[in-house]
Amino acid sequence: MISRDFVYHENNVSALRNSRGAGPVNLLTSTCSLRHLQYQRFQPQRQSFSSVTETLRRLPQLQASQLECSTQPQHVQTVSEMLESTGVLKISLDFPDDDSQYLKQLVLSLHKHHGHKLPISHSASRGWFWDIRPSTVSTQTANYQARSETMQEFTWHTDCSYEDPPPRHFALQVLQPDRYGGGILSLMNVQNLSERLSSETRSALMRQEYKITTPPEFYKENKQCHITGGILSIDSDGRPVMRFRREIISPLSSNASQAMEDLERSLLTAATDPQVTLRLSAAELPAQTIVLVDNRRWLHARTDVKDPERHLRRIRWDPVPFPGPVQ
Ligand SMILES: O=C(O)CCC(=O)C(=O)O
Ligand SMILES: [Fe+2]
Repeated sequence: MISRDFVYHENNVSALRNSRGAGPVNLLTSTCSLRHLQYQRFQPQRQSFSSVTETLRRLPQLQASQLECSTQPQHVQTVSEMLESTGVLKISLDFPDDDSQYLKQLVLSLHKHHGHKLPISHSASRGWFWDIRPSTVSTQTANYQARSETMQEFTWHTDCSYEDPPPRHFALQVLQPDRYGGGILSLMNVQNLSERLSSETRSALMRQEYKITTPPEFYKENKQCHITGGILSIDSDGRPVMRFRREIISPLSSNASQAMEDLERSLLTAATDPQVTLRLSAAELPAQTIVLVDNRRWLHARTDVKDPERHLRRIRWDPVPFPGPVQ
């Protein structure tokens, strides 16, 4: 495994671009934004990794020393680059930010300078941010309790798979990690997952033969109840992308059904393969960290929550149409 260190110069994001696939890289800088950054292209490795340190090594990381980093051009550009390349990034805040000012500003900066579309509101009755924490009394939606307000496990999914267009990115800020070992977030790389599927299964998943139903708590003003489409596609850069949440998807043909079964089998094995799946426990995601995810190139899941005080804050942004059928 090649490893090298070099100094990160302002305006030299091409150093980052050129480093893709070269193994772990530490980027150092004297500015507020990049005190430490590890970068590694997510690609299959021969060894199998499982420890916390290995997971951290495979997850690109940035540090934000102060709130102002969220508007600092170099910092924002690096975030944008990382989202474009690996599609996943962890940011550690060196300051308390219970109101998510950094995250809000960062998303606004990505909008202003890097073409990201503004956040979508989470539901008819909520704004940009959504608190993920077990709730026994109030709910953030009008009449229904969303599953993120429960302690239940979430199996593999992409967010807002029922929406057209779905958000291309989401971020989770950890305010209070689960102190009892629950609520572990995992991320599964869609490219690696799709390489495990046969080409017949891939083609079937790309056909417009799946009905995706909106959960009732997320009906919006237009009350669109379902969409029909494929669950796998290829983006404009030729990379596989997915929208998925098993329990709201109905295959509309026997081929579609068969492909769904194949996919579910592959999900089970890929979930235990550390070359495909990153497992982020509280050690990797302590308080004051944020994980940013490309919602089409990574599936995510969480184990059941054990700590009633666990508290994350979520934002979803950059709604872009899910790519259509591949010719
Ligand atoms: O609680 C988590 O770690 C993730 C929650 C999630 O995936 C969601 O709310 O969509
Ligand atoms: Fe989610």
